[in-house]
Amino acid sequence: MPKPKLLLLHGPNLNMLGMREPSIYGSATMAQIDQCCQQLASELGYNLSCRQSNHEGQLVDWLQAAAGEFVGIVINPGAYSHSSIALLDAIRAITIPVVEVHLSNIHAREAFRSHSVTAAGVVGLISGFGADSYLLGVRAVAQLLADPLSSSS
Ligand code: CA2
Repeated sequence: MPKPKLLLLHGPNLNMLGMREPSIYGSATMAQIDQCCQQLASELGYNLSCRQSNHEGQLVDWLQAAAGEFVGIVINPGAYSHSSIALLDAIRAITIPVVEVHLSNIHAREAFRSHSVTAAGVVGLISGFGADSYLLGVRAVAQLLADPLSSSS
C-alpha cells in the first residue's frame, strides 16, 4: 500500500535559509530541513512532498490543488503570514488539516510579526523552535490524522 501523502510548503525567501541571517533563522538550509522532515514523515508512515515559492498566487494554487492528493499540510507562509488574506481564504477553503510553522518566535520580534493572518485558518501554530518547528509540525499533523478527536477545531 502506498503511504498517504503530506505536503510541506515554504513561503517567500525561505529558499535563502542557511545562507543569510543564521542568528535569526539558524544555519540549516531548506534542503536539509526538507530531508529531515521527509525522514520523520516516513518513520510516521507518510510520504512528504516539499515545495517553496516566493509567489503568493503559486502558494494559493498549491493549497487549492492539495486536497485531492494530500491528507495534510505543514506550511511556513513566511512574511505572507502577516498580510495574506488570499492565503487565509485558501487555507479555510480546504478540508484537510493545515499546521502553520515558524522558525522564529514571531511574538518575540517586531510588532508587525506578532500577528499571523493565516493562523486564523490553521489547526495550530508552532513558532520559535528553529528548524525543529518543521519537525514538530510534521508530528502535529500526523498526530492529528491518527487521532482527529485530539483537535479542538
Ligand atoms: O520565523 C519564520 O519562520 C518566518 O516565517 C520567517 C519569515 C518572516 O518574514 C516571518 O515573520 C517569520 C522570513 C523568512 C526569510 O528567510 C530568510 C532566510 C535567510 C535569509 C533571509 C531570509
